[in-house]
This record gives sequence, structure tokens and C-alpha cells, in this order.
Amino acid sequence: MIQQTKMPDNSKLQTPISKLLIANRGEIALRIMRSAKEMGIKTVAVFSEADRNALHVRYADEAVCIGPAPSNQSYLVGEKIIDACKLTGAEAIHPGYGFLSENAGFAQMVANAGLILVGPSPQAMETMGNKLSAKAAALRYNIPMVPGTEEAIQDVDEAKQRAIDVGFPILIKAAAGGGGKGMRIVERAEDFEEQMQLAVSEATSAFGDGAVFIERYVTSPRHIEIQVLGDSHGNIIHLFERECSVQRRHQKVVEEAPSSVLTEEIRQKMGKCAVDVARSVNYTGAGTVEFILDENLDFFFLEMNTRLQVEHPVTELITGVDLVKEQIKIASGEKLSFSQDDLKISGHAIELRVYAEDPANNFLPDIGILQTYHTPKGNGVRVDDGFEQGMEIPIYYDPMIAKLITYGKDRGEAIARMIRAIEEYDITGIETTLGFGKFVMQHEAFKTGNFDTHFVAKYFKIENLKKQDESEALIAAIIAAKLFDEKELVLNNETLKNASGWRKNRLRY
Ligand code: MV4
Repeated sequence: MIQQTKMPDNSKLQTPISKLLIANRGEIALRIMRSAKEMGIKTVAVFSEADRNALHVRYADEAVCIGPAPSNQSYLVGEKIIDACKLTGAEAIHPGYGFLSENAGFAQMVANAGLILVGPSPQAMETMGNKLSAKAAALRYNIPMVPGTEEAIQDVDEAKQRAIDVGFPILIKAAAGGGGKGMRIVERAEDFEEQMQLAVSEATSAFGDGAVFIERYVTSPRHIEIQVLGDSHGNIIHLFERECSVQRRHQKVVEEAPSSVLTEEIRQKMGKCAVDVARSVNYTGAGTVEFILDENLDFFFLEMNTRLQVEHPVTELITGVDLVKEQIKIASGEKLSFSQDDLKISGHAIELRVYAEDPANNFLPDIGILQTYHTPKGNGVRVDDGFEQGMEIPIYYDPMIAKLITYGKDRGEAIARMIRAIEEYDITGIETTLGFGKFVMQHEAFKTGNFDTHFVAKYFKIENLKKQDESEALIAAIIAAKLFDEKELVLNNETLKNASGWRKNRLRY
């Protein structure tokens, strides 16, 4: 065998990154720093006055205060982030998710300052930041899309005729909207005009852009997204799907990979479409292409998210790829070190978002101090969090405390681990969505994989949590009675611990 010497392509090689600034907070800031450290890259944290004692500040090699608690005076101020880079000598910025992560204007500012953004080009961000321009780009690659209007609606009568043609119910969407904001379902032609006017004024006040379009309303969809990676040499691959159908008012609650409904054939087709969508904007970095899947298992492209997503760990667990490392390598100009054929799905991963919210009180944020905080451990359990016992959950930011992720050889094992991990998780001082997560895991529709985006609305009532409470209380009572009966029983340490555990769990949920 003759070994060929390949000439390295240095045409697009950027200087390797030696210091990375993380323009974010909480669990994702820590998540990013961990990968950077493993790569031998120095880390810089930025923080608001509310986050002085936050873990991401302690974890970083250096930290810079960028202003008062409200994010529009700190984490959202691009100039302050760039100044912090200049101050510390960081060559690159990782924006995480939320905040400035999908802001094309910021991406351009970063480039203008001679810094590297760990993310796609400002052009790719801008195109994908608008649903209409995203669909226009994807259209060139014959990607399946929900029938509707391809351009912003100018003439109401014309749009109404189109709505009649595609058939009611239809959905009016704001081109600048995202995550379900600015959507309106219209059931009947008679309501069209009024709903259209409301949608335009809503979009104008919410996004400063009144452009709206229509799509046929897919009534019972599953939300399936494909993770993609593209390098600066034109290589784009996908890392299979994540299923995110379990959501509450457009806030995802449970995500998993792979999806329990995809056949290998659909998976391949969707993967190819996702790569093409990315190719339509010469995508670089990590991105997510969002689809809905209808009852017939037909899928349609909805939009592309140009950031690292909250739920990226489930993909990491089933593929073995560290997505943050790949992002950083791509930003340094490296070629992807693997091809599509090198990737395969192993096992099953599920993520539960643990929010500081009270399910018994309409999921209102429940801020306060983490009086007790013990995370679950053991085989197949990953917790990405940003808090410690005694810390306060600040009111200024997202109320997510942690992401609890479990991995198993198959879906059943991942679910069983999730239930075990939820029971092991010990949080007092604030209400959380842990008990709600257990309800989901134990629900027949979830266990059988027979659910859609209406899962929570359809099945969840506060009584469900109370029932869980009562059954646990009942078991505790039976144990207590048994202990009382068996007078000769020696109460060893283990029994006492378990008994107090019962009580805590019962009170918590
Ligand atoms: C849809 C749809 C049904 N039909 N489009 C909501 C978030 C945004 N990314 C797109 N969304 C939807 N678009 C058509 N033509 C249903 C939803 C939808 C949804 C999608 C994914 C996850 C959760 C959802 C919850 C409600 C509605």
C-alpha cells in the first residue's frame, strides 16, 4: 500500500483559537468552557452584576463584568462583548444559544472587529432569520414545504383565494417570527380578513416587520429537527434527528434522539434535505433544520436555527460527537474530520429541561434559593447545569435550572433511567418541572411513542401531579404501617434514609 501525501489546503485556514470568550451565562457557558478546556483553549467569561458569583465566572480563566443585570444592558450589548475581547485578547466568541446567538448584525460587528464568531456567516444568519427568505433559499433544492404562499401577503383577497385553494384550517405566520410567536390559526374563510389584519399588526409591533404568509395548518404534527455541521471547505453532514414534540406553549420540555417514529428511509431523506437546506446558504458551523411530520409521515421544512441548540446533548450521546468542539474546529478553519458514512446512531438519549417553574401554578416561574440541590448520578446520566446548592435563581433570565439527560441502549432503558434520575434529583426551596417530567415519562402515549405536539395540552392536568403525589403518599403510608407492625424490625440507617427520602419526594412534587 502506497501512502499518499496530501497537501494541506491552507487557503481558508484561520489562526487557531487560543482564547475564547463565551458570550453567555448558565449551563451553556459552562458546557462550552468544558470543551474549550479540553482543547487547550483559554476561556473568558462575561457576566452581569447579577451573575458575579455564578459558576461560569468561577470556571473561566478570566472574567469581565459587562453591566447591570437586565440582559439588554449586558448580555445583549454587542459592543460590550467585543470590548471584552479586546481587553482580554480573546480571538473568538462563542455566543451559545439565545442572547446574540442568531443576531446577524452582531455577527457582522464581530467580523468587522477582526474577531472570529463561532457560528455561521452573517449572510447565512440573515437569510435563515426570516422564514420567507429561508423558504426561498430552500426552494432551490426542492425541499418539501407545506403548501401556502411563498411571498409576504400584499393583497388580502388574493391571499384569501390562496387559502381557499390550499384548504382550511390555515396558519398565518410572521416572516420575522420564531418559536411559534406571531402564529394564528384560521378555521374558516369568513374569518380570514380579520385574522390577517390582526396578524399583521401583531407582527409589526412584535418584530417591527409586518410581513406575514400562510401555510396549510398541519393539525397533529410531530416536531423533528436535524442537526447539521458544515465546514468552511464546503463539507456538510447531518447528525440525525431529534424529536421535540413534547412542548408546552412552544417551550420544549422533553427532547430525544433518535425519534421513535422515523424509519431508516425517512431519516435518510430528511437528513439529505437538511444538508441541502444548509447548502442553500453555504452554511458553516452547527445548525438545526426544523421539520414537521404529519400523520402520513410526510415531512415539511419549517425553518433553520443557526445556533447550538439547548437540546444538542441528546445528539452528542447517540453519535459520540462533541458538537462544541466541532464548532470551534470549524471556526478555526479546520476541515470536518469525519464523513457522513462515519456516523451512526448508537442507543437512545432523552433530555428533560428542569425549569424553576411551578406546574401546579400554571408553570409560573418560581424563583428563590436552592435550599437543597443534589443531582442524580450513575450510569447513563448527564446533568448540564449552572447552579450549586445555596445559589439563587435570578429573575432576570431564563428559568431553566438544568438539563437532565439520560442515555440507554434503547428507548426503554433511557426512559427507565430518566425516571430513576428524576427520583434521585433532590431540589428544595423552589418548585421545578421534575415531577412533570416524571408524568411525561410514565404516560402511555409517551412510552409507546404515540404522541404529537399536542401531548401536554391533551394529557396534562394538575390532577396528574396530585395523583402521583397520592400514590407515593400511599406507598409511604404502607411502608410506615409495615414498619409499625414489625415491632422487632431494626431500623437501620438505610431504612431511615429511604423513609425520609419518601417524605421529601412526596413534598417536592
Ligand atoms: C406549523 C404547525 C402546523 N402547520 N406549521 C410552531 C413553532 C414554529 N417553529 C412552527 N410551529 C408550527 N408550525 C404548519 N404549517 C404547527 C406548529 C407548531 C409546533 C411546531 C413544532 C413544535 C411545537 C409546535 C407547537 C404548536 C404548533
